[in-house]
Amino acid sequence: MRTQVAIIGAGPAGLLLGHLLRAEGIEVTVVERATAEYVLGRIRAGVLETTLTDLLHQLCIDQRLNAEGQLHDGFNLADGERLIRIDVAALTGRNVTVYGQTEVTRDLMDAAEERGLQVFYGAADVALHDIESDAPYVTFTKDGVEHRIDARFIAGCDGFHGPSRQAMPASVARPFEKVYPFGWLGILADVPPCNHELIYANHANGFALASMRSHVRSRYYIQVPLDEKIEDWPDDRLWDELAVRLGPDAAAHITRGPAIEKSIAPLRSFVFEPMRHGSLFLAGDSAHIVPPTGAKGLNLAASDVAYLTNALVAFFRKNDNDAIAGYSDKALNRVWKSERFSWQLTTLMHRFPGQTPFDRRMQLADLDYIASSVAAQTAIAENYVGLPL
Ligand code: RFL
Ligand code: PHB
Repeated sequence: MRTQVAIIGAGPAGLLLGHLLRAEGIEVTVVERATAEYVLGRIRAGVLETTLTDLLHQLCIDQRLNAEGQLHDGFNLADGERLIRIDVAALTGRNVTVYGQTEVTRDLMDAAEERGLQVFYGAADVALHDIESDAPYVTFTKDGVEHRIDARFIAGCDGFHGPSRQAMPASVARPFEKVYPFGWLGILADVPPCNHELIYANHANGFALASMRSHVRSRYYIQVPLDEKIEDWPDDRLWDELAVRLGPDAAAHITRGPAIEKSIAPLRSFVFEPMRHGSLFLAGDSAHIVPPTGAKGLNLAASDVAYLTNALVAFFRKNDNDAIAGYSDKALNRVWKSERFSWQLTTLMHRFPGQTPFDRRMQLADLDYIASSVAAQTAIAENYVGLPL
């Protein structure tokens, strides 16, 4: 089979890129290792920047987003005693949308079927070949049959563990990594949220986050040591700890309910340079990971995809090689700024092993400064809504 761009991975990055390129008349084929049901079973992001919602509006894949997405004008930082509201709308003139990654993915999948975007789910042994040439190709097997896709370019949208980044030659690879000594234990439950906006809390016991998916579905997280097991956290213990860490005001409004999903995710900052080599591009989690404090991962995948679409359209329309050559630097410029914000918010809001009383006072002084400074709040707000493309 022959196409112009072979996309590996049908997560949000791969599907969004597929739709954007197809809308520009560029032929694409998407190859995904998992089944569609498995992809939809992963509970992940919940906060969308306009970077992403603008693309969904542009594609007219926004019916459910418009009906069910919640526009949030602000969010809160908590320091164990009070809520510090960051009024992002007043400070930046913009807002964010609370709408789950699962729903974004479902909408992109449904539109793929309606519009004839070709996606092979359940593709095994996906491998990249000849990426340094102008005629790269992808091979995979599905239902025991071997397939080969010849393309002009390959877009690696296959997440942190996919084969695309591994296909970059060691001679060009520059990985940067920071692993944090804790993870997030998340719970999803069909109960009303404890607050109408998100609360990121720094408590002496550790970090907690109150988030949501809708008026009747809540998403909460607490920081836990990396060796902690889900079995150590029956629902009651988790609700008790959330009530402590989120503080008395939020605790008074927590509605408890059975977990419909519970999982532990490690926290990591990771950037891989370059994001293009030869005919292979990386986009989304295949090239970078941010810790979830700040909600940047999915949104960065969207900005990569926007830059990559522009570059590929310029190439196929005008034979513009410069756009292709400039993709990596352009994307990385925004990636590093989101990495900085996510790292800074993680450092400010979590309890680190070996943290001294001095370290804790520094965090509290920082939070107190933020509470009293419009300049500090503005810096946080403009990063939270997303830096310009
Ligand atoms: P994905 O979503 O991992 O999709 C990659 C796809 O590639 C497939 N794949 C392969 N396909 C073919 N062959 C192979 N060999 C393959 N290997 C893998 C996978 O099956 C998968 O379908 O990456 P993508 O598309 O780059 O999207 C990135 C986002 O998923 C990620 O950045 C966010 O979820 C991060 N994130 C958040 N981001 C936000 O912007 N806002 C948030 O509020 C937010 N909260 C979060 C998060 C991530 C979390 N976890 C669990 C890491 C909260 C959490 C807890
Ligand atoms: C979520 O709702 O899953 C969520 C929200 C904000 C974050 C991370 C995750 O920073």
